[in-house]
Amino acid sequence: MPLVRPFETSFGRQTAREVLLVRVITDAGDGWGECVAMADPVYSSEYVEGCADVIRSYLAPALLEAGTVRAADVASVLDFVIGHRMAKAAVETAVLDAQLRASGTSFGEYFGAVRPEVDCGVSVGIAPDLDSLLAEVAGYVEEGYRRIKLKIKPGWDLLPVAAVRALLGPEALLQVDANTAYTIADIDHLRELDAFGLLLIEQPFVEEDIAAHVRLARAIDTPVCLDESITGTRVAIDAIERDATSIINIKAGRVGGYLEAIRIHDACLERDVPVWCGGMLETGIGRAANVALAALPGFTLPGDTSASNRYFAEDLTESFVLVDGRLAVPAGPGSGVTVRTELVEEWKSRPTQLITRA
Ligand code: NPQ
Ligand code: MG
Repeated sequence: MPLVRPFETSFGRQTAREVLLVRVITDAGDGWGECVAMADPVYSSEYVEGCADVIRSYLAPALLEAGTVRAADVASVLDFVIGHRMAKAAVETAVLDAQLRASGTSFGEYFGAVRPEVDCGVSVGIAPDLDSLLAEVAGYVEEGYRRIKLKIKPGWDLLPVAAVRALLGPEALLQVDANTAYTIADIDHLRELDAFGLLLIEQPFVEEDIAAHVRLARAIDTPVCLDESITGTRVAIDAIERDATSIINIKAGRVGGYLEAIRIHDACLERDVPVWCGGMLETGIGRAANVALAALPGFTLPGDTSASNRYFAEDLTESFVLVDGRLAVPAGPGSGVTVRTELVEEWKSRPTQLITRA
């Protein structure tokens, strides 16, 4: 799907989103899941072709072999495969969607949503120059977004952050995301971000290096928030206990599914660690589930749950439209959105793979 504007981060520039969708066909009805993996393994080790392959070769056969399953059983059925959390998440979500559509329950109800709509932020890519950055940010403010997140990297940090802070004024919620672009040699430099009253700095260092984040958190006033590093509840608790992170970005795809995402939320709530819902340029299918997740009580900061038109001119479901800086949690059964199957059919890049029980 073409993006409405290129999205540049410290790991590259995207002009389109290649989306892997999972559809499960059950005797109780169908369900859909969206895999958040990118076309290339540059944000995580997973990527679209790899996910499609592990689903086709291992996950789907195991699920079909298991016979009657509920969404809560899926993770244990797929547990024999190491890693591949994004692929597993897409499969589990599709099963959950089918299950909840059949029982007339929404994702929001099933997850434990406590609000009918969620506060939304927007993630702003690295721009060609400061003027275009400011113009883009001004547009999002105009649209009503309640929080701005700037992508940063060495060479694109203090100046853009200072300029956007000046544009927004001192009260506005502003945060930055480095997507692992820095090293511990940059700690003194990153301390200069303290001048801009940021809500948080997200994932400055490589995902495996919790210790480096501990060192930064000790050196800086700006709260450190982990994204890529948090692959599950155990890592989340460990990172919190070591004071590597005081806020957590929760992405269901990154942690193996919404059920694990809820367990991380619960662990954070118990420890008074605020969480917010990350985004992976999802279509309406993934967006619907993210918005439901973001309605849980511990999600006290606006997420990267932006409106459909932030990324796409046309969505694969009904559009998510920002109203007063918020998106409504879908109330219908399952994800609550209707997949525009004719559009999926028209846009798909290869024949649908039907995987059936042997
Ligand atoms: C993050 N997301 O928080 C990610 C990274 C990201 C909204 O900033 C294609 C697919 C391009 C997934 C670019 C946001 C992407 C992508 C960035 C995810 O780190
Ligand atoms: Mg991030």
